[in-house]
Amino acid sequence: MGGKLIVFEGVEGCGKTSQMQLCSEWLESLGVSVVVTREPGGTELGVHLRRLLLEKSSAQGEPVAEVTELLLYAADRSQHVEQELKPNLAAGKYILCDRYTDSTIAYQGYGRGLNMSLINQLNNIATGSLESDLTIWLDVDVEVGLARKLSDKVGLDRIEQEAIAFHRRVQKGYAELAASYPSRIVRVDGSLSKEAVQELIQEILRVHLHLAR
Ligand code: Z5A
Repeated sequence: MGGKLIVFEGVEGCGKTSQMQLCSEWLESLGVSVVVTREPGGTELGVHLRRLLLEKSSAQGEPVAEVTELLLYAADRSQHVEQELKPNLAAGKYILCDRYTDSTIAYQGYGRGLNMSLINQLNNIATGSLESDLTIWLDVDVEVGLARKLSDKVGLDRIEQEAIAFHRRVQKGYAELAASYPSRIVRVDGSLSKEAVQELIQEILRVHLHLAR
């Protein structure tokens, strides 16, 4: 069986982590060898980059410039593709990846308004043009997702603290991406119960990845 790259995307609190966990257990029950990973932070170097990107401010309280942020996500991705994604795909594993290139388009492109052709170029360089086999977009209202995160009482990170208008632009980005790439990106209603969302995801994976019933 060839490896597959399955990416989970969406705004904060859309349920990616919960669904990836359930999905991993289900795939393993089918005898599929699964790797669960994420961006940023899927490699040793990436763990450091994730801390730099998401902590509320740098040690000196210096704001992270927007292009610096973009380059750090690209650096994290490049390392992740080389160290984690390519070897596991070559070994025939199913990779469940929390965020990938569409996050950069949605957050840095739609959210921050950075130049889209620069973002596409960096995504291509960082991935060597490796695309997901399937991307599950968990679609929830921005307010619902942020309320879920607030109720976790772990505090909001640097990006979660952005104004609601920022998160709405990100959401619009996902909607436009899903409309532009209908065979790669599948929308799932993330406002349903965890169990209902998981059922939908399993059905989508069965159909798209030709898994046994
Ligand atoms: N970022 C970027 O800007 N550019 C890039 O290129 C990349 C990333 C790659 C880190 O992402 C940040 O990096 C992110 C974008 C930026 N912005 N921020 N902040 P992250 O994925 O690590 O962080 P996150 O988006 O905040 O995800 P999360 O905290 O891991 O949330 P989640 O995975 O989507 O949801 P969850 O942990 O499964 O669930 C959150 C809560 O909701 C929890 O209490 C659950 O029990 C609850 N939940 C989940 N599903 C449900 C349902 N269906 N009903 C009710 N409650 C639910």
